[in-house]
Parts: sequence; structure tokens; C-alpha cells
Amino acid sequence: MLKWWQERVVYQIWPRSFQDSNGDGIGDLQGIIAHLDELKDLGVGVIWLSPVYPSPNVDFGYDISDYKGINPELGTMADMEELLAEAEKREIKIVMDLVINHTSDQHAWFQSSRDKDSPYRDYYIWRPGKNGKPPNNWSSFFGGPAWTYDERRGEYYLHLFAPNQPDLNYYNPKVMAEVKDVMRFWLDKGVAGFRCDVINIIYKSSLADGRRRFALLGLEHYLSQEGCHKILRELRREVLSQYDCFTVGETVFITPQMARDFTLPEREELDMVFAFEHMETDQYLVKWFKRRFQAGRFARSITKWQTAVPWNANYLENHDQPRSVSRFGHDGEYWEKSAKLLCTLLLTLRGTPFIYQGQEIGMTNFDFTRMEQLKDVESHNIYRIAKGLGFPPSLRWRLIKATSRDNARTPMQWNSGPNAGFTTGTPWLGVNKNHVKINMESQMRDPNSIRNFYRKMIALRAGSDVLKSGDFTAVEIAKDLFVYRRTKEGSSLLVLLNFSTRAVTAAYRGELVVSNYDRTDYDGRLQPYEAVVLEES
Ligand code: TEU
Ligand code: CA
Repeated sequence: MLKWWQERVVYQIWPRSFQDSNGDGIGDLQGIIAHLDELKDLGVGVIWLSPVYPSPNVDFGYDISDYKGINPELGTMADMEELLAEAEKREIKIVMDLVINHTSDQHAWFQSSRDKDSPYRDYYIWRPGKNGKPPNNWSSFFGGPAWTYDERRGEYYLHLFAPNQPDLNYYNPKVMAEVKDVMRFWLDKGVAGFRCDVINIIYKSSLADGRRRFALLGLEHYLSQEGCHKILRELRREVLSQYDCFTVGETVFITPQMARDFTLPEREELDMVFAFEHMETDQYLVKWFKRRFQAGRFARSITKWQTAVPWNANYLENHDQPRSVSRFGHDGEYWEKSAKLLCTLLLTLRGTPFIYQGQEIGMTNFDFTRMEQLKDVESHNIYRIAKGLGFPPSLRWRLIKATSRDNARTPMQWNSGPNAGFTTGTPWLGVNKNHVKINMESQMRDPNSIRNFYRKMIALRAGSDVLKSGDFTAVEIAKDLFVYRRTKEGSSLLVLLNFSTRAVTAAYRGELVVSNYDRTDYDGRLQPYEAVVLEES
């Protein structure tokens, strides 16, 4: 028997860029409410909201200054309650982002913690320096050292992300009590679970220097530690198990074995995790060093995870990653075909599918031409660091353009009008000029649009036990070809994906279920970027 969170399709909203309702240029909760009917029509069963809590926006919501409030830029608590009620009317559940590795430095806990006599003094990881230098050699995810000195406290604090995102101290039982309290607060309001931000790095086993030559110094001391498993079991036992909800962990640098350890049902920790490996197949070591996308490498990684982990959280895009059609598809001539191919892939894999806003209309990477147009803290840090390393400006710009998180954060393209219908004011981040061609309004009208192909694939999945719960087996992986089979109790579907601009022979047989080309049967030949699902007998 499948759980509801295994049957439904999740749609991720990054609220700041979804829909502005009051003309201030910033997407908001009322803007989301205004589009619930379209999401229902698409077939969405769960919405994951990226953080909507008060935040100084150094990392746009991932730096939280109050876990029990709503960012006034996005709306009020009454708006949030209205969103929950309106979603429920449409049988859509809402999942929130739970960011508990760190808070904002503007959170009252941190401000108080700067005082050595405060009851909050041990809420964060404070250490004296070593001979005027940070307590250890760890580096942060956003570049630069993971420690910052605080004059008032006279000590350094640990931050695995920006200096404005101090890490919480999980050795302090009071921190655990606060986290449980926050979780209950939202679950009691009717939230159906959490996407748990960087959850596998919250527990630091030691603060010794990083030894191994990882891309990130210190990783071995906090990645997927036993202490983290213990925390997750406690949160599950004491809080989550009291509600009908689910959790998906965002788990960095994770291996299939680690994923099993977090998600096997008998361990009672998380329900599923986001892995990164398939998103790293077009890079060397770190994301700033791109290598050519190669579908075969990508398919092998997906196959490895489909095979090794019983239930995956499947995704091709989110607010941290470039747009999938620009990255794994073809955003020129085969834009539409390749977006539909990626849709076919996402919705025919085993696991829960996550669609990121705009993916369903084939939104592409940004068209910015200058660094000043970007807002992401990570992009600016890396640009600065690359400058320090002597990288020429053209190379720096190329790195940023291919990898910046702002690629996925440009405003949602609702129509071909001014600012793509996102706002009547000045958008907080530039709107892609291609909204004249790529927008929701025209795709809602066109029965053959990418959006309506998503709708069709979601419905196909909803009506198919094979797609929802069948086993996965890879059948053929070539340079540009990925063929796999889903089977359940004697029924089977074959999925054929051609990731190239050339027609290829793929001699398989079966009854045509769906194709992104207009055809009535399958003749053993795939057109450029063609995706085909066949029913085998
Ligand atoms: O992301 C964690 C994470 O690993 C990313 O920072 C990743 O390294 C980077 O984006 C890849 O480009 C989560 C959130 O999804 C992200 O938006 C936050 O900035 C980060 O945690 C800190 O909360
Ligand atoms: Ca607004």
C-alpha cells in the first residue's frame, strides 16, 4: 500500500518569484492563492513552500529570524492560514521548509547568545580562536572560512553557510526542545510535513581540523553522523509520528548507503531524501567547473539511485539549480521537445516527483548580461573569490552564467505582457525577455504545450500502478539514449528517451502509450529528443 506522499506529485514554490499580488515587485502568499486552481488542474497534490518566515534575506528566507512568523514582504499569518484552507479545499497539502542547521544572525536567539551570561549562550557553536586564527580550518559552502569572530562575545561562531547564518548547537537539549516546538506549531496549523534543509549536516561530531582533501574542508566531521540519525529518530518519535505528515531531507554529499540509512521505513527517520549525484554529472568536483552534459552519465547515476534506494525524491530542478531544459535538454530548436522529454523522465521514475515552478512551461536560464543583475549571495561570493584567484572576467562570468542559482529564481512567466504578468511594479529580480514566447497563458490555451504535456503525464501516472509503485530496471544506456522498464505484477511499461538532436534506432516493441511527437504507433525509431512510453504485453 502506498502512502499519500508516494502517490502525489509535489510542486515547489519559491514564493518571492511566483506571483506578486500588491505591486511591490515581490511574490507573496496571496499571489500563490490566486493560482491554486491552475495547480489543481495540473494535477498537483502537494505544494512545498520554500521559506516564508521573517528573514533579512541574506539568503532569501534560508536565514530565518523568527520560526513562528511570516515574512511581512510575503504576507501575514492570516494569509498563511488562508492559503492552508484554500489548498485544503482543493485537496492540496502544504509542506514547509524546515531550516534548522542555522538561523539568521538577526534571530533573537543569536543576538542574545552573543552575551556570555545569556540563557542562550550555548544555542550556537562558539569557540575561542587559536593564536588569533579561527578554531579550525573548515570552509563554508558559500566560499571562505566557516568561522566569524564576534567582538561582543569575544569568540568565533561556526557557520557552514554565510556569516549571517550561524549554525545551531545540537549538543544543547534546549535547541532540540525549540525545534520540536516549532515543528508542532506548524503541524498544528495544518502543514503536512517538512522539506528539511541540509538536514544531514546538522550534527557536528568534532571540531577538529578537516583532514581529507574534500572540496569542503571539515566535511568528514559533520556529514551524515550517527548523532544526526539520533536527532531524526527523536523528532520522528516525539513529534512527526503524532501527525499525518511526511519529511523529505535535503541531503548534501550523500551516497546511496547513507540515503538508505536515513529513509528505510524501519529506521523511522526521514521518508525520502533529495540526492545530488545526478545533478553533479555535468560538473567536475564543484559546480563552478562545468563539464559537457552527457546523457549516458546522467542515466547511469539515475539508475544507480533508482536501484539502490527503495523510494527516491526525484527532481530535475529547484531554487538552487540552473533550469533543466537549458542544462539537460536543448533550449534552442528542441526546446519544446526536450522539455517534454525531461517531463517524461521525471514522471516515469520510481519515487515521488518534484516539479519546480516554471519547469512545467519550460522556463530557461536567465538572460542577464552583467553581475549587477544577480542577487544571490552565493554567486557574488564565488565571483569575488574567483577574482582573488586571478580568473579573468570573461571566465568568471561564464562560471556564474552556467551555474548561478538566480537562473532558477527569475520571476514566473505568466503571460507575454509587461513583467510577464508577475508584477505591476518593478520586479525584485529581472524577468527573462523570452517570456514573450515562454509563458503560462499561451501554454494553458495550447493543448500541445509543455504545460499540458505535464498535465497529461501527471494524469497518466496517477492512473498507473506500474508507474506509481512498479519496479525500475535499466534496459539500455548509451551516449544519448536511456531506456528503462517499470514493472508490476506482470504489467510493464518501457520508457525510451533520446537525448540527442539526431533520430536514432531503438528497436523495441509495444503499444504506444505516449510520445512527445505526434504519432499513433512506434516504429522502432526515435526522433530528436523524442520520449516514448510503450506498454509491453
Ligand atoms: O542548500 C544547501 C546546499 O547544499 C546549497 O547551498 C548548495 O550547496 C548550493 O546551492 C549549490 O549551488 C540549502 C538551500 O536549498 C539553499 O537555498 C540554502 O542557501 C542553503 O541550504 C542554506 O540554507
Ligand atoms: Ca508582493
